[in-house]
Amino acid sequence: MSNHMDVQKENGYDAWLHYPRSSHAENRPAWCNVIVVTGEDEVLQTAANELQRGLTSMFGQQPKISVVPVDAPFITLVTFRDHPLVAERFSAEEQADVNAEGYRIRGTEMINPAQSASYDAIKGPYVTVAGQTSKGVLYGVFHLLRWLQERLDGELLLQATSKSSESSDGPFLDVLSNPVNPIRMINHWDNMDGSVERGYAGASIFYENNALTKNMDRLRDYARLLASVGIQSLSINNVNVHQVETELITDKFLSDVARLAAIFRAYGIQIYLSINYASPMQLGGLTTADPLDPGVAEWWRAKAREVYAAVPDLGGFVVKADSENRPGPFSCGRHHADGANMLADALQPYGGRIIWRCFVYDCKQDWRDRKTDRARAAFDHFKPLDGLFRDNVILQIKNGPMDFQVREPVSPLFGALQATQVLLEFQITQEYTGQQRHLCYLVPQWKEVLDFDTYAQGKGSTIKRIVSGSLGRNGSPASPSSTKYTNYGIAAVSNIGADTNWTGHLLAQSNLYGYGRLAWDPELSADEIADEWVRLTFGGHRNRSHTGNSKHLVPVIKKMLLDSWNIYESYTAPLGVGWMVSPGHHYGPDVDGYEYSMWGTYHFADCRGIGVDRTIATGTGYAGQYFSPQADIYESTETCPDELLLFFHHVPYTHMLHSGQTVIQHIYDTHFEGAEHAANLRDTWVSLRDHLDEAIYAQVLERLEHQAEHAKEWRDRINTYFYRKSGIADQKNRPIY
Ligand code: GCW
Repeated sequence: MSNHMDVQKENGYDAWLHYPRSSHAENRPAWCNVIVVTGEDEVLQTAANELQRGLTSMFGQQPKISVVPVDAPFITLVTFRDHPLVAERFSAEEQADVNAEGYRIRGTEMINPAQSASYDAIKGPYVTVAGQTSKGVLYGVFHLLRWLQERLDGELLLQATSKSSESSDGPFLDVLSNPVNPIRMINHWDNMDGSVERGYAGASIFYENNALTKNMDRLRDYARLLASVGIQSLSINNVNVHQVETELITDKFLSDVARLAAIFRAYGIQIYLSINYASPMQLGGLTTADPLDPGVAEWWRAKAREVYAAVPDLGGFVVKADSENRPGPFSCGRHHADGANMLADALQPYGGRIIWRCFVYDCKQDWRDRKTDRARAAFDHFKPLDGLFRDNVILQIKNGPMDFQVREPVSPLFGALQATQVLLEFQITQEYTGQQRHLCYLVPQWKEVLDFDTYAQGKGSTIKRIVSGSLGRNGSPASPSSTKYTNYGIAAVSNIGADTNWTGHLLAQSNLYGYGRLAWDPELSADEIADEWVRLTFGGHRNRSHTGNSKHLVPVIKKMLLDSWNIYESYTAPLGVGWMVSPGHHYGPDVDGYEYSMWGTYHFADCRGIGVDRTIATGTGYAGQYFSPQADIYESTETCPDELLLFFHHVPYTHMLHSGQTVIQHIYDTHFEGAEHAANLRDTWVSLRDHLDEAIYAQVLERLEHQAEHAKEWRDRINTYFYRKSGIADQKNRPIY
């Protein structure tokens, strides 16, 4: 079996791009022999190389890359502009349907030679991957590779692609795909000493010992992974910009930044830098960073000139200001539009953007003060500034009002901003969702966020429409084409590091993959994405079923992924209340860990009840930041969904949920069941043993075993805590301590 030749020590490094050798390689479609590339562009060359690499790996034969049409079946990679026969292949309308980063793929038999002035010698099928830009072509190539792999894995080797022209009518392959979100970004929280804030997969792949890494191959491989799922923006240093990283915008490091930019540029990815708002003082020796001070503005203008001379296509700056002890305009008595706009003006001549984070709250509050509500903060700070930002400013808003908990409502700020461009921020790294030691496939959570209806402009004002820029704001369409910028989209905090398999937990690769796919197309379901990922990841020599395909594994691993978020939720903090984690590192249960701290994250449990009253009537008023009917739904315990009850209400333990269970019994039940389900995840994996590559099996098993044990710790701590507080026994008399 040809499979055998590929068997190597599997370590997960190739992730979903491992392109297993097909056991039906002899059925290779004829058009996989030659790749014809029209155009010089660097990204187009990347596309050709990626295609060549993928096809070689799958079929064991290297296709030729040619710059001129050949007289045999082939795949051609082109931008519409450069295609000699583009009108024959795609009508003007068909071309116009493709957006700046989208693509069309069409595979047909060579049509009537008479129509085909320069390709008239060709017989048999050919496939075109085309876009407005070479980036579109690159994404199309990855689509084509996925498409081929799925078919090979499923043993459906395309009869259609090798059939004779007589029997062919219409294309055997016809795809149009456009990214829905113009910005599809990953944020790194990497520090130059090599550490990664909230990183759970080893050290930084970007830096070591306060210098750029020497391992450029690793960065290139990362660029491949990102481009393969459509990521095109990347911020390369932590938003908490410390001493050394402040100097990334100086000549000490700019040539390194330029080298990084070049690696990612070849894959169509634009890089961004996180900057220190106080740079004029720290680097420039000024006495202030006041955005309205002409000297400060001039300092930034000169800095921008210098930075863009080194990296002409830098995406721009990411800014965390006045947040968790970072400097910002507040210290000079200015507001955030003053700060953001001053920087935006400095970058404007170069087409640069300012991505300004809205994670601004009082992290030194008094736990005795029950009126101050951290959940309100982003709205309270930024809603009054709506409409005041420059065209090249984008506000980046975390999905929830608190901080990436396993369950939170959607931030009301998205609906509230009617005249400001926004980026939605997700967290792929599992800070509060098991730190890549627990399995937690986050796509279902992200789907709920994207599908949430803000009602900002009536029914259908969903988050996905707001963040893609497709919901008309302020009465006029927010069409990016009306401005110079296309400043909407999604960003997410990376979950990768120097661990060989990138994400520590191999199954956590699904979150990186899923994020990219969802940012491209929010209509994909969590199930479809899981399906793709499992097939791509577990095809070929990574499984040991006699067929070499992933048939046995797909439904089982997919179900593990799809259940995992709810499982994690069920044995951790209940009913949307959040936190209950060990302070600082945020791993493991500590119910009162943050209860008497300054961070604004409380559950207020006493002997009678639990939860945070965020109602308008008697609480902090947070519920009033939503439009009706969401505000009314959250305001009343009658209508508030169970899973968010304790986020919005303080209720007695005996409060009856919609589920028909009391709050206290719900806590006991979910925690007992959750720990059982965690153990089942491990057992399910064990049942797959004979089908899986040994090394991959062992890697994941080690994590799942830990999870099953740790889930018990969560269960017992939470159950015991609430039993002791409430004095109410478990109806089913299970062990509580
Ligand atoms: O969730 C908190 C994290 C911090 C992080 C901060 C932020 C980068 O605990 O580590 O800092 O959010 O998003 O800025």
